[in-house]
Amino acid sequence: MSESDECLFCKIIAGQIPSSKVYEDDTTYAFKDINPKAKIHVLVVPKKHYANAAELAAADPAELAHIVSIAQHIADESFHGAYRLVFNTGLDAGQTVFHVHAHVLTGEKLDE
Ligand code: DGP
Repeated sequence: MSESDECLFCKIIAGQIPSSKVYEDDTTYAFKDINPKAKIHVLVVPKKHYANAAELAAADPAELAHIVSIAQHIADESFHGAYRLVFNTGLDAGQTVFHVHAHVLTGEKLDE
């Protein structure tokens, strides 16, 4: 059994677990966070399984750039292009799901 067989976000991407889809293309999926920390809180993930942002950057930098452009698009549509982009990396930084995901926080003025 591969690592991705047990991965929550792989299951969401495959449609085995329901999610509230915001965006999808051939390589990337975006859905609403179940526990939003801002008026709009979207998770943007590559469909291929990588554990964290550094792994993705090393293997497929174009996909990382694509994720940033999707974040920008979400913010352009919802909050005049302003957003916070967070990649929690490692248990001690609060990463709980080890399939790389960009948190896109937008839709309202954010605390500093
Ligand atoms: P992190 O702590 O950076 O690994 O973020 C994981 C995020 O995933 C967290 O903000 C909550 C979200 N999350 C966990 N389980 C689910 C789920 O089943 N559905 C959705 N939509 N989000 C989830």
